[in-house]
This record gives sequence, C-alpha cells and structure tokens, in this order.
Amino acid sequence: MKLASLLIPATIIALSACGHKSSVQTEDDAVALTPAQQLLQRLQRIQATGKVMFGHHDSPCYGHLWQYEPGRSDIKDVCGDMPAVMSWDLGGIEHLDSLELDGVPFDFIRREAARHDSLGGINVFSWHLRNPATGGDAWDTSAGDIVSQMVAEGSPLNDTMQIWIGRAADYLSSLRRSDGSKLPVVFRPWHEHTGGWFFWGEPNTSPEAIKALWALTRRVFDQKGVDNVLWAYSPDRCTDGGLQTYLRSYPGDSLVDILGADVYHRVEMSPDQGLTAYKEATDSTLGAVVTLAKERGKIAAFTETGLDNVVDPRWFPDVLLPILKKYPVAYVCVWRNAMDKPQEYFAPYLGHPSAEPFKEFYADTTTLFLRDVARIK
Ligand code: BMA
Repeated sequence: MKLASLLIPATIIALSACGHKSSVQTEDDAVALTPAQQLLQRLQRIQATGKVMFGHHDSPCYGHLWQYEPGRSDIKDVCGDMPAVMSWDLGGIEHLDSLELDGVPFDFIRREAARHDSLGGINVFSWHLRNPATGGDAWDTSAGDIVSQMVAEGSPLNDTMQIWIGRAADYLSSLRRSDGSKLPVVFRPWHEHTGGWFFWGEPNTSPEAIKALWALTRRVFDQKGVDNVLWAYSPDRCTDGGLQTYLRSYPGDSLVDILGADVYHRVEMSPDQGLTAYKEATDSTLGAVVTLAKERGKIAAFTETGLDNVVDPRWFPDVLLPILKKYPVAYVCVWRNAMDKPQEYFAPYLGHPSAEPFKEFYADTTTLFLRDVARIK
C-alpha cells in the first residue's frame, strides 16, 4: 500500500537518549551502537517521515471471538496487513508467572516479538504488575501510598521492587533475534500515573515518589547492563493546557527517550460530549507531547487510545486520523480486542461496522502498517 512517498531523510542522526552521552553518529557507525540506540535511530527516521505507525495490543494472540491462530490478527483480517507496532504487557513477570495478566504465555510473546521484529515491526511493553503490598492487582489502591515505601532504600517493599524490576529487566534483556543478537524494545512502565486507578497514580502517592520510582527502575536495569530498552513516559490525559500536569512527575530527560500519552475517547458521555472531550484532551495532551518532544529531541508517541467497541464506525478515518495529521507522533496504539471479555474491543474485526471505514484509515498515506514500516530501515 501507499509506499511511493516513503523517503528516508536524514543520514546524520543526533542521538541523545537512554542516559547515554549526546553524540552525533553517521549511519556508518551503526555497528557501534547499542540495540536501544539503533532502535532510537530508526524511530527518529520513522518520525521524520511525518507518518504514524499503527499499533495494537496483543494483536497476534487473540481477537474478537478467536485466539492463537498462527498469523492471525483482527487488524490483518480487516486490512490484510499487520500492525507496525505490537504492544505487549509484562504483568506477572514480577512473580515469574508463565502467563501475563491476560493469559498470554511469556514464551509466546518472546517468539512473536522476535517474529514481528524480523518482519520490520516494533515491539512495545507496558507493565500492569501486582500491588507489592497487598498482593492485589495494579488497580488495587487500598494500601494508599506504597510507592513512597517502594522507593525508600532498605524498606521491605524496596527489596521486593528491586527483585521485581530485576525480573522485568531479565525478561526484556533476554529477548533475542534469530541471529542471537538482542531484540530492541520500548518499555513503558508506570503509565497513566496522572490518573488514580493504578497504585502508582499521582492521587495515591506524590510526584517525588513517582520520579524516584523511575530512577529506581532505571538503576536496576542499568546495573544489569540492559542495553536493548528505550524508555517511554506516558501520563494519562492532561487537560490543564498540558505542560504542567504532563511534567509534574517527569523523571528527567536522561531517563526518558519517548514522550507519550494515553488518551481514550470515553463512551460514558453522550456521543457529542464524548467527541468534544476527546478532541479537547488530545489537543491539550498531544499538543504538549509534540511540543516537548521537539524541544527536547525526543520521540513523540500516542501510546494508548481507542473508542471502546468502536461505537462510531467511522472513528478511525474521521476522528483519529485528523488527530494524527495534526499531531505527527511516531506511533499510535489502540488497546486489545479482548477474547476473555468479548464486550471489550478497540480495533475493528471482520464484519464489524467499523471494518470498512478502517480500510480508509489503512489506505491513507499518513498511516504505516507492518509492510510500510519494514521499508524504513
Ligand atoms: C485493561 C483491560 C483489562 C486488561 C488490562 C491489561 O485496560 O483491557 O481487561 O486486563 O487492560 O491488559
């Protein structure tokens, strides 16, 4: 599809990420770069096209009313191509579970992430870990401010977190390409912290503790020498004009490579109110993301979005696409088409009223799917 204008602009790329010293590299130097730096360069080249990769959570694992059919994805069923970005979750890795929190085997993710990478796609990981104080899930906020204890050196919860973060680091750094080299990925911990639904959310703790949690996370990864991970920061919507809320718990440029945001089109309001609120929230939040990313030399991303059940069948071409044209992020990701909860889906599936309009979104020159992005080396 639509590949004519995929020109790769820069041969000189500025690198200033992963806590590594800023430097300027030519493509000839690529062999000396870490896997993370190589992925960063590629994301910079993708971002420079002004086009946006499309991503979907757990896309090859299951979809609406099917699961684990090799090579299948609801997105592929609808448009014939896979998402450019595969989103995965690490929830459960902290206990060394064999399945993540939605039942996907970590071994399946390991294989599929490598396969997706080999086809030219990008892999991103979130982490809905359990609450280390209560044993409940990530949404268990009953123990109050546990993040302050998690970051307090010498405390029992700090000891637990060093182990848990270490397990996330071990899993991500164990991912391999078929040639044995490390698979570069994006990691997006502590997401949506501007909301109160996760135990690490601002209403349950403090900006200082969240920053310290990021620093702890980076320290554990760095101590283990992990060099295949890029770091994405992704608050939920910031409706105050963006910047102040966005940056309140920001851990600093040296710890973050990708400035993202999660903003959903909510269905609980009337359709008109919902649409207005979504446009306002994306204007304010993605406005901040794109501006800050440009100023700070970071990658911009729309790390999660969606309209549950795609209740407006023309949502992808008529609502999301204009937003992506206005705010040129490197990628946009919609959440899962849950097999275990058939009433939850954020992407079209074959036969759904949004499937035909989705083909317009797919065919637009702004969006990049797997076959497109494979051509941007
Ligand atoms: C939520 C829902 C849950 C799921 C969680 C983590 O938004 O999709 O069903 O368990 O994400 O993937």
